[in-house]
Amino acid sequence: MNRILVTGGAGFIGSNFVHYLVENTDLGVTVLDKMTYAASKEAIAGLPSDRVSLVVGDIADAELVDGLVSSHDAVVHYAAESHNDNSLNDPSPFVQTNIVGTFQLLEAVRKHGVRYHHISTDEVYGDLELDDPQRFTEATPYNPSSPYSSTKAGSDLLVRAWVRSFGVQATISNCSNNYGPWQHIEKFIPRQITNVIDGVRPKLYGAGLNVRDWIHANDHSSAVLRILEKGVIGETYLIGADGEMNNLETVKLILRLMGRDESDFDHVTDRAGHDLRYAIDSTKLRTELGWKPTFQDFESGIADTIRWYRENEDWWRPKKAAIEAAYAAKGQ
Ligand code: NAD
Ligand code: TDX
Repeated sequence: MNRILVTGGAGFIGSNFVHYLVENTDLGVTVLDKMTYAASKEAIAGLPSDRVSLVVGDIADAELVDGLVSSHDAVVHYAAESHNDNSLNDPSPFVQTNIVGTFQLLEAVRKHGVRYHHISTDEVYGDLELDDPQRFTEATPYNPSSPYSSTKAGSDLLVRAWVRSFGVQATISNCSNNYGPWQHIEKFIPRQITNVIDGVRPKLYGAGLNVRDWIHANDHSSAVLRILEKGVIGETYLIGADGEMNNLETVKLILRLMGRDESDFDHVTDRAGHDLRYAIDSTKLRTELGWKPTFQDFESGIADTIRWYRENEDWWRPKKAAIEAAYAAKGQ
C-alpha cells in the first residue's frame, strides 16, 4: 500500500487519522473533503506537502470519486454528516452524504478493486438500559433511533451487501463517542468547555442520566490503522475503551477541572428520541488484532482537551455565537 484516500479528512476524527498516518506510516495521503461547516483546514495545516494533499469535493460526485479511487491503494471513509441534533432539524444532507455518498465510494472501489475501510458508529445498535449487563458486540442487531444513526446503519448495510454480492475488499468499524482536540463545538464536551470559558452555564439535556462510552480520538485512529493493516475482509470490529460515564458526571467533571462549582449548570430541553446508553465490548478487536487503547484515564484526557480549547480560542471563537443562538432557539 502506498497511497490512501481519506474522506472527511478535514473533520474532527478524520484529521486525527491523517496526523496518525503521517506520524506512524510512510503512506501518502489524499484527503477528499467537501469542507462543510464541520471541516477545518487548520486541522490538517502544516503537514508535509509531499505526504498529504487536499481535494475539495463531494463524495457523492461519482466522476470525481471514480478518478480519485482509481489512483489510490485504499480508501478510509470518514466523511459524513455527524451531528444527531442537526439530523433532527433537517435529515436531507444526512441521507445524501451518508447513504448516497457511501454508495458512490462503494461503486468506485468495486470497479477498481481498491481496499475499503468504512468508519461507523455504535449508534447503529440503538441504545441499552442503564442496568443492562450486556454491551454492544459485533452480533448485536441493528436498531438505530435517529435520522443520523439510521443513515449510518444504512451505509453499513450497503458495505455488507457490496462485500457479499460483489466481493468488495471491505472492513467496517463501529466506534463509541470520541473526544479530543478539533471536535466541533456543537458537540457535547467542547460545547460545555467553551461555555465555561465564556462564563456560561453548561447545558445538560433532560436529567443528564444518558450514558456515553468515551474514547480519545487518538485511540480511534490507532484502531482504524490496525484494522486496515490486519483486519479480515468482510469483518466488523467494534472500537471502544471502556469509558462509560453519564452526562451529568461528565459535566460535573468539566466544571471541577475548570475551577467551577459542580452544580453550576442548567437542565435544558431533552433531545427528541434521545438514546439512553451506549456501551461497547471491544473484545474481538483486542483479542484478534491485539489492539488496546493508550488513553486509560478519562479525567486527564479531559484536562488535556480543556487546555487545548483554552489555547485554541482563535479556531472556535468565530463559530460560537451562531451555535449557541441555534441551540437557544430550541430551548437547549
Ligand atoms: P465531523 O462532522 O467532525 O467531520 C465530518 C467531515 O466530513 C467534515 O470535514 C466534512 O466537511 C466532511 N464531509 C461532510 N459531507 C461530505 C461530503 N458529502 N463529501 C465530502 N466530505 C464531506 O465528523 P466526525 O465526528 O469527525 O466523524 C467522522 C466519522 O466518524 C463519521 O463517519 C462519523 O459517523 C464517525 N463516528 C464519529 C464518532 C464521534 O464521536 N464523533 C463516533 C463514531 C463514529
Ligand atoms: O449541549 C448538549 N447537552 C447534552 O446533554 C449536547 C450537544 C449534548 N448533550 C448530550 C446528548 C448525548 O447524550 O450529550 C451526549 C453526547 O452528545 P453529542 O456530543 O451530540 O454526541 P452523540 O449524540 O452521543 O453522538 C456522537 O457519538 C456518536 C457523535 O456526534 C456521533 O457522530 C457519533 O456517531
